[in-house]
Amino acid sequence: MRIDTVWHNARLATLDPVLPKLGVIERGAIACTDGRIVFAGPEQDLPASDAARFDCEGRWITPGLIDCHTHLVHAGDRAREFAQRLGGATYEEIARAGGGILSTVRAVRAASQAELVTQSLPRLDALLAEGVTTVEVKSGYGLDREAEWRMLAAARELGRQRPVGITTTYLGAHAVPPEFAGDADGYVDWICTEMLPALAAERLADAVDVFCETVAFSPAQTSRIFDTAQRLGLPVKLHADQLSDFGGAALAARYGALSADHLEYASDEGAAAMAVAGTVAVLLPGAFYTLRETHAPPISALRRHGTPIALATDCNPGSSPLTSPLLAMNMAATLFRLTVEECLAGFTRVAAQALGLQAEIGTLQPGKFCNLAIWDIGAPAELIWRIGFNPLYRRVWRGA
Ligand code: DI6
Ligand code: FE
Repeated sequence: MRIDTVWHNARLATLDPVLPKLGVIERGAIACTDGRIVFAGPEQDLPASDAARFDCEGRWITPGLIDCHTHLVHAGDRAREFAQRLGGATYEEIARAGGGILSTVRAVRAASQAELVTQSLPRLDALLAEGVTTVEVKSGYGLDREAEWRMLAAARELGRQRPVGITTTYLGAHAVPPEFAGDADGYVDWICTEMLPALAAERLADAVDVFCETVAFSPAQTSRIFDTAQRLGLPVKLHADQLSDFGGAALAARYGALSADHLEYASDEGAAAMAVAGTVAVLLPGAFYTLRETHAPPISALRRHGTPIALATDCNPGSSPLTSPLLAMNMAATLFRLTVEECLAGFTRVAAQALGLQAEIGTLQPGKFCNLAIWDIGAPAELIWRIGFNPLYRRVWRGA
């Protein structure tokens, strides 16, 4: 067997689902050919080769982290609104005064594609510095055709400027734009007749998402968008039950969505329906923390029904200005009581499933892309236990 590169003298958390817990292999090695893993197992079983060899000196290797829900591409910031909120203003008052999501929409509409890339690169670099090798990026701050297009094209461009896998999601149904004020149904019609067919033809969006909420789009509007997306062959995802139980989890399950995300107010029935449909629950502790939410997602129902649980940063300027997967894991453990195994699976194997990429990434197994995070730690729990400390030693994307 031809082998390009070997990492040896390592402890592997393979996340192989047939192995218990993290799928740990002490004294392990990984071999890579043409960017793919060809061997991951005990070093004594490593096939002989004259490949380049990296001695990991006992460090831990996990799959490269996957941030499966972000709004990483945007322009401007909302630091002033944050300060206003600390001064007593409510989110609603700020939104009524033209702030909130629509203030970011104005900034994105005023930005060129190159400016979107320039402003987003530092956020992407912060993720990469903590071992992220795949990032999902949503649109949803442009809303009109040109600005949504620029956001999605900027996301694709980020993947050319950095060694990272980028997947794109069209979230036109994030807010009703000013030009459709008072006519959410008209905006949904326009999404279904104009935007979705054009995006599908251009292959600019890998999936379609909707913010289904009393303050955003209704279940009926969500269904229309999902019906159209599925007719065009685009997988769907949903911002579901973040602020109220709106039946979003069950709706996502009915469509066989890749994931339903947030889920603070999801019902037991919603969690059960997701498990049957194989829809991943993506929990976003950064938004829970920032909004000072107190109603935690139904973790015990998700566990009882066997709904797969993923985690993500939800990186966005309003409800989760977070670019640290390690802090997101710490928050999930501390705020939601997720275990070390759930946190790590949530940012690797299950996150891959939330993107429909479980055949390509998310575990250390032959056939998958050789995306690795090599950590200077004595045990996996250290990744989640510390706050504001980054023990990443090296990051490998597709073998390099
Ligand atoms: N849920 C959220 O928490 C964010 N979007 C969404 O669908 C809020 C985004 C923002 O405030 O800019
Ligand atoms: Fe989000």
